[in-house]
Amino acid sequence: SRAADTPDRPAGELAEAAAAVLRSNDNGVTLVAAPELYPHQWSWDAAFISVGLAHLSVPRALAELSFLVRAQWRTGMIPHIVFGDSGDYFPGPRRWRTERSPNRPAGVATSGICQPPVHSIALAAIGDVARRHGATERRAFDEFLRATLDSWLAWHVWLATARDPGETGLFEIHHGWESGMDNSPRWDAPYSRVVPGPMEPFERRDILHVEDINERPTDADYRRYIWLVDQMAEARYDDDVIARTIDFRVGDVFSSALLAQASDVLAELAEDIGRRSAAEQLRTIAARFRRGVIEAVSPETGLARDRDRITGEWLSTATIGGFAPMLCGGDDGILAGQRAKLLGPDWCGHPALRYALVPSTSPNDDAFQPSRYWRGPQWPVINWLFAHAASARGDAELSETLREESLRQLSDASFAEYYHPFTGEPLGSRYQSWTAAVALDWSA
Ligand code: 9YW
Repeated sequence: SRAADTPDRPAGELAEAAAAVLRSNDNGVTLVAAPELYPHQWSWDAAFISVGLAHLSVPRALAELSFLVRAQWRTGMIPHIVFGDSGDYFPGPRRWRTERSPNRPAGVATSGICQPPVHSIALAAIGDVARRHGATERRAFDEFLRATLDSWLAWHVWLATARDPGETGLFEIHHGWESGMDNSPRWDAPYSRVVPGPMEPFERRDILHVEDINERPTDADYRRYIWLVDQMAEARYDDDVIARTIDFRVGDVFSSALLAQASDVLAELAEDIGRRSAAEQLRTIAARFRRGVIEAVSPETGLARDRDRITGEWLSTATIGGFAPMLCGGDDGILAGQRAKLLGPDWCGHPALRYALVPSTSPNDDAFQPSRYWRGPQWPVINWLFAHAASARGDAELSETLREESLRQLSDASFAEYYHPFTGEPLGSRYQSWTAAVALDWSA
């Protein structure tokens, strides 16, 4: 493996290398998520990327978020992909067929689903950087906040209503892609019930851009992914119709925790600019989803669970989804138990790990596959989320541990999409924008 013989790089050098990746992935309008594999803007990537960009220029970071907001749907949904002109990516606009929806944004092509709502968490982090950078950047930030607060609010309100009409405290996703963790074992049971019928043929492009196709989801997975896209296009992206007809309906505990965390953070930002009633509305959303996440914790394992809404069953594979409470808090006892578990032998403390970082699936779970995408590898952005939440909670020790280990992992400057948990080998795409962004944030 490459990582084994790569010496640790000083933080300054790593920050420079990360900044160079961000600059070279900038196509003049937006940053592509990755140079070859993902040649467009992805929603949650853009949030992490903007945190990295803030260290280079706060206005540039805000421009990245503006580009995303411009693609917001009339319903309030922030779409998971904003398509640029170029791009060898499947499924592209032709397969998504979002022009069938009256709610799509004007003048920009997007996908028709969403991704985790991390944007306000990023926004607040950019605000912290702006404050340190002085009056001009601070003013740019305040202006942006005033101009976009209603957009972020509408995004959270859409998730809380269209995706959780029953006020359960877990919002529903209609595609594994909406979770950001495409082929995570979290979705194995619900996907096993998605049985594609006859469909228009398609050709995958993702497998042309990685060294080893075993690092990517399988063909059988992809047929299901596209089947669901076709179902949504068939429903003309009408939220009510989709909720009644789609073959995949799951309450996503990890994204619900992010919604709770992001709503609290956005409430504070709203208060800063005197938007009291918006702040109140956001706190109500935060409280509902925090409760939903805590209620999803299994009394046996102490891990939070997703819930299949079609069968009603709890989904309890041991994945990072289980640690959702560590993002949004809500119960000190549960949190203390989760912290110990996270550092214990099933997770960061597993003796075979090269770096003591959270793997996407526990190496001790049957579903674990060390080099396949969301089924085992370590993802730097996920570790950033846990580190960031720990720091916000005042747990500097955990936050620092994750930061230091991540910097060691990232010191080969390949900025891979994900890493082999046992060998430390970089996997998937290289020069991935969000990986460079968190590396920069950690080392700046
Ligand atoms: C795909 C861009 C995206 C991430 C997702 C990740 C992957 C796209 O890449 O999905 O085609 O598989 O799963 O979280 O936003 O980096």
